[in-house]
Amino acid sequence: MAIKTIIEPFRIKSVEPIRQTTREERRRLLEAAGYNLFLIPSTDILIDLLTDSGTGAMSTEQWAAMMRGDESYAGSPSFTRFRDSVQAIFGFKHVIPTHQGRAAERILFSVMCKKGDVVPNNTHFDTTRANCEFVGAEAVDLPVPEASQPSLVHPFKGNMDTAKLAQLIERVGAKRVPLVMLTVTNNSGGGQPVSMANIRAVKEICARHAIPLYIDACRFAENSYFIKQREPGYAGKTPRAIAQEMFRHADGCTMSAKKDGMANIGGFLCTNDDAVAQHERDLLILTEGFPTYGGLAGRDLEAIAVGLNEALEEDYLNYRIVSTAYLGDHIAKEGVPIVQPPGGHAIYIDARAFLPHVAPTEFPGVALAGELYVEGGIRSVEIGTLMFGEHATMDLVRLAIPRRVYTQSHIDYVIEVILEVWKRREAIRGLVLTHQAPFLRHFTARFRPLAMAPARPATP
Ligand code: P61
Repeated sequence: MAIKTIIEPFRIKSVEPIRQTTREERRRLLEAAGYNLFLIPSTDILIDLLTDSGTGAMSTEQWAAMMRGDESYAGSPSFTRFRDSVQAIFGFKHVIPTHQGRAAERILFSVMCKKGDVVPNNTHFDTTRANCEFVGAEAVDLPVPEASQPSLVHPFKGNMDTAKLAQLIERVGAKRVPLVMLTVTNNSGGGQPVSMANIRAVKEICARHAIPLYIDACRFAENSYFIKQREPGYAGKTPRAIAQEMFRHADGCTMSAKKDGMANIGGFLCTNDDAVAQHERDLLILTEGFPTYGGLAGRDLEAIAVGLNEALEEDYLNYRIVSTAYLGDHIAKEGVPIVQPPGGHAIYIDARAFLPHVAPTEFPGVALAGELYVEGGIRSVEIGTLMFGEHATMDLVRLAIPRRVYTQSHIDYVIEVILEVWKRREAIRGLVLTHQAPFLRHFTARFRPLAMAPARPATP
């Protein structure tokens, strides 16, 4: 009989100690941080699931490549290796390095959009929305209706609603839509994939109106693997061939190499349009750097050149997707409400369903994230009322899994901690916001616990 256990497809050469704290210490730390996990030092965190961005472990091949990094200001061979590696997968004519994803977004929107324009996306990530709105354009989210029902299982909940896209273009006119974007996988919507059929359908609509299609490619390898597993006709193709096909439908992309680039920093912007590329490089020089390094060291370009290929390895992707689902399936089996099916890079707990007695105005996601920290030193992030204010339609707690960092026993520990909190959920109280910044308030907000309901006097 074939062996069924899926193992981590690597062994560990360098280790980083993590520190246990006591429950009393964590209570004190949480209170001192105003119940905001962003404000707790990482040395006081045991398992850090705040983000999968820039937090992955690099391979021996990546470290070796970094030693080859050529730090020449112009014309570095490290750039040539980076560009060749990107082009072999993404296929675009122009490859512009940036220090991270949001820098690519800023340059793209500055060049392509102006006040009054409309940019449709399956769901804009917060930095994408912010950069789009910064140039005066309107960021419009067009997810399929299935995406807003956390417990509903659907293979491609990251898809864009193509009927709504066609209507939107009809309503505002193609002239006001300088580009359409697709985020793969859809981060704000639960790490859910976009199907090849949807990419094709979106491209057809764009082509009819001569609107370019851009892909926010952060988690392109995970999206390719979901297509291989779930979409008819793709089971026999490699993730690499699927990624190449995805990008053939697009006119360009933005990328944060901190995700499926397997690097700790970096990003890039691609396009097939010569005139657009020229403008983008001009802007790049102004704030990021010369076009052969774009804000990155030569060694960073080398790490990304290798990392992009490692992210597409089938053993790695199988381990990645299966181990994320392992966490989701084990807590869901015990009744914990999560966004279904499990995402590629993260599990999203539905905090409104977990804490039905805590109103959205009392920040159930922030309260739950705080309790996971007190119970077991786990750091997660709220994606809900704190992050999106009145626009929030869900209150989620995201447990993002850094790449190649934690083993199965770490995840077993996380499962146990979540289930302990689940058992005592009725005693968890909501929070009152005591401080907030004028924008991106989730980073620095502070809270205090809601007062307990006054105890009823024993005798009248
Ligand atoms: C994350 F709390 N994501 O998921 P940059 N597009 C997409 C992303 O997921 C993304 C970027 C563009 C992060 C980091 C993060 O308020 C926050 O390289 C789909 O981070 O600039 C980043 O790429 C931007 C977490 C970003 C946050 C902003 O955890």
